[in-house]
Amino acid sequence: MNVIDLRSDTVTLPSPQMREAIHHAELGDDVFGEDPTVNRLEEMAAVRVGKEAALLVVSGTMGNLVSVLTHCGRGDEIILGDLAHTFIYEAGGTAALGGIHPHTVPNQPDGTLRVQDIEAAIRPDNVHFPRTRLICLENTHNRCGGAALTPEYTAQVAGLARRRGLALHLDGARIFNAAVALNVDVKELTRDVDSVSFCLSKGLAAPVGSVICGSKDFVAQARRNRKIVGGGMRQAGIIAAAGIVALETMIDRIQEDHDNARRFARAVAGIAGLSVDLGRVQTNIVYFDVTRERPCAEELAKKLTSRGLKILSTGPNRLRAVTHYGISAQDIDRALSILADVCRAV
Ligand code: TLP
Repeated sequence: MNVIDLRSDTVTLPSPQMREAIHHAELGDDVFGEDPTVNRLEEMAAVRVGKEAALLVVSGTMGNLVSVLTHCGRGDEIILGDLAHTFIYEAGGTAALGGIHPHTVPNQPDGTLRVQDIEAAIRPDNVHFPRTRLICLENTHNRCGGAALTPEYTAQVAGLARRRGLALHLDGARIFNAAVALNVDVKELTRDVDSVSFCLSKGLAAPVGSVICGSKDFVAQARRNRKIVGGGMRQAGIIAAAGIVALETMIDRIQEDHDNARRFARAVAGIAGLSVDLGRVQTNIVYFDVTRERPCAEELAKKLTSRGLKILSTGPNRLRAVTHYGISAQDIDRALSILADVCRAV
């Protein structure tokens, strides 16, 4: 059975061009700074997002962890959304390994944090409190349905950070999806942040890797922190080679994923027993709800899997479908017919 996997864009397999690039990659020891392919990827990434320097890391989780460790010391505090990936899904790494205290403020449905909420969360200088050091944003926002934060909003938060002597980090795991959805150069979304981490291994379809970008000093310190967490890699050009192809060939096709997500969401809205907020579908992520008591989201996901459609259940009534490289409009049509069939049968 040909399985359609919409659980995440992390399931993407490398393109033939990536496999070819991996095969022919020129390699060296990256801990000595001698892997030419890694160096090339890091230069490309920095230029792409308009920062001085970049650092290849293993994953988005490591990108955020190393960035936060670089901005903050033990006992410092970060302000981030209560639905932030870093808060919910990164195993509490910043607290566990960095002794960094998370201070959450509510994420609005559009993925933003209200500027007045951030401001109210900044600690006054008082011996009782941790020291606020960093604000973290996420763009696109995963748990907020792939919502794209605008350059104007990012600039507003950056202005607050600057006024209050704080740094601003952006979890840009899917920053290119945001740029495509907003039809802006990605630099507009990264210009005002001190650091950004973005993933090569999600919508850009590389098998492994994320990149942290920031100032030269920041990246030099981040390199040391990457070593601390065991992320110093040797012939990492194997990974970087696919990352270069990802940056060169995968950004221009992201619109197709957004179109497929929209097509999927529109049809889901017409299936009895399911509901979706179409206004929230901006990029490649579609959250939708089961409106009947039975089956619950998990049961429905299991039934779909047995029919060859994988969708993630993310709550008692909630499901998530993510479009990506390797999923065509025809796959979406087939997914919809499986979904409609299964919903009709229950
Ligand atoms: N997200 C994954 C899961 O962990 C939920 C997914 O399938 O969406 N930031 C954001 C916004 C992310 O969505 C993710 C991955 C990460 C960071 C972490 O990236 P990895 O998986 O490379 O550590």
